[in-house]
Amino acid sequence: MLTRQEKESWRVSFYRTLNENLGLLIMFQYVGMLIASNRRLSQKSLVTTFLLIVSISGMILFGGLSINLNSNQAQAQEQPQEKVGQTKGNKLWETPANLKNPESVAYAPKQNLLFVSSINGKPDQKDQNGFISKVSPSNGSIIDLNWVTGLNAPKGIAISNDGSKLHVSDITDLVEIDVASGKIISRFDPPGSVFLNDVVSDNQGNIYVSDTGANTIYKLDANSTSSSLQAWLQSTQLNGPNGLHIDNSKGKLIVVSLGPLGKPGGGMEVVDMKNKTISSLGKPGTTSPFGALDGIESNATETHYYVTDNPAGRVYGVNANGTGYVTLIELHTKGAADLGSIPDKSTIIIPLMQDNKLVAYKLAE
Ligand SMILES: [Ca+2]
Ligand SMILES: [Ca+2]
Repeated sequence: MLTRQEKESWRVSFYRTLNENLGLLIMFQYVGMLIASNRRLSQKSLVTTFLLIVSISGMILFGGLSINLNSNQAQAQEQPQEKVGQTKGNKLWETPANLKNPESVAYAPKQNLLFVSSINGKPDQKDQNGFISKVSPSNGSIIDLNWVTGLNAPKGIAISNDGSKLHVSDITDLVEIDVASGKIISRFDPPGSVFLNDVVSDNQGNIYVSDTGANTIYKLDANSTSSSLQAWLQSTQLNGPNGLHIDNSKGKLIVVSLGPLGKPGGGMEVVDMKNKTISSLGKPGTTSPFGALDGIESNATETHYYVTDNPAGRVYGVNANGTGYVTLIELHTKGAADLGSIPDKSTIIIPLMQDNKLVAYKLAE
């Protein structure tokens, strides 16, 4: 299914091609007529012919321009009425390609660091070669490549509110890491877990983990004495849940989904954290993205979300109220995974899984 923008750009390029071909066709026909009547041409009619060619070329050029202008006007009119503020991103930096299938990046304001998970191999293989790195948020230099090792295929990362712990998903386990020492403190292995993906924490310190394979969201309760990862919400409506984002002020958990395996069919769901009802954000493919969605972040004021489509290599800007979305960045590579953000600098950082690096963009707000 094509998005409105894809349809528009296809339509514009179709008209452009049609214009050019029509122009060529008219030129060829005219030259053919000239050759046919070559013998009968006097010097005077040659001058007339030359002037005719010049004016016809001018008409074709002008006609082409005006058709293109019209199609651009039509394009502007057919956009959703409410647009997101950002339309462009300027590239800031990229890391060296020393990461290994990086899946997720998280910004730690206390340490002014980026933590990056590297799957290193297949996303579901327990091969013990996955790792976590420290990267500089100012220029993308790798500070410590093998900061935490011995993981399998680490993905989503949540930093605790005091900056002292990381919670990282690792296929069927949630791993707790002490930031000061880089040591693994505990592992949580909820029964029935299949493919844990993203991890977020709310302002109370509760941890939520998506399970793409089991259509489940688990919760590690900050106030519970049992300290175990419990199934919090299970529903086919979660549609292969991948990226998670919490809007604390509205009490909402936003889920971006991967959809059925092998074909893009994921969208954005909003979970009311009090009564756990699930509703779709906007109309998928019309006012909200539709695809194999991976990561989600928000701007500082929670009015826009930034969402990646992994195989499409694209970053979308989405109105938080579900009224529209735009493509912010075309990465021209597959594997745009779970992005991170520095909201007060309007910066997003995208892991490129197949290219083994991160790339950072400044968004014009
Ligand atoms: Ca691995
Ligand atoms: Ca993910």
